[in-house]
Amino acid sequence: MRSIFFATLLALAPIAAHAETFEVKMLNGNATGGMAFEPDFLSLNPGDTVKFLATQRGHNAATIKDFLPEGATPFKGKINQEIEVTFTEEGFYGIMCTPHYDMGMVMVVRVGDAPLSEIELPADMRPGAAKRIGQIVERNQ
Ligand SMILES: [Cu+2]
Repeated sequence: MRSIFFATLLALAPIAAHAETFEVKMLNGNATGGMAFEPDFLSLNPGDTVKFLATQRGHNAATIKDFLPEGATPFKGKINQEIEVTFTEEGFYGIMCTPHYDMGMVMVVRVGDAPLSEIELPADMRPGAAKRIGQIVERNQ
């Protein structure tokens, strides 16, 4: 019994060791102009973590309603607060800055390796946000 237990632990260990942490800055302006997450696209493995840094003031990071994989837990950071989120469910997560959502301060997190063409935007997504998501998809396909 004991040997089976340790064999299982060994089999799982490499997966845990591969979990990575990525940093995303929340900025008042980046190279493309306007308020932005930088980077605005990340491709993760399940179990990876993203640290959203309050690099400049006035921003937060939150999931966009109806734009996350089934079974994933929504999150909402406070303004000027650094938050750390571990992504476990495979699929696409739309992340927004709540006060600047209309202005297109959004990003896409992909967990797993589904092609970006499979992204489904919520039907009621604001135009500014939808436009920026479209640009992100185009740039990273
Ligand atoms: Cu913002």
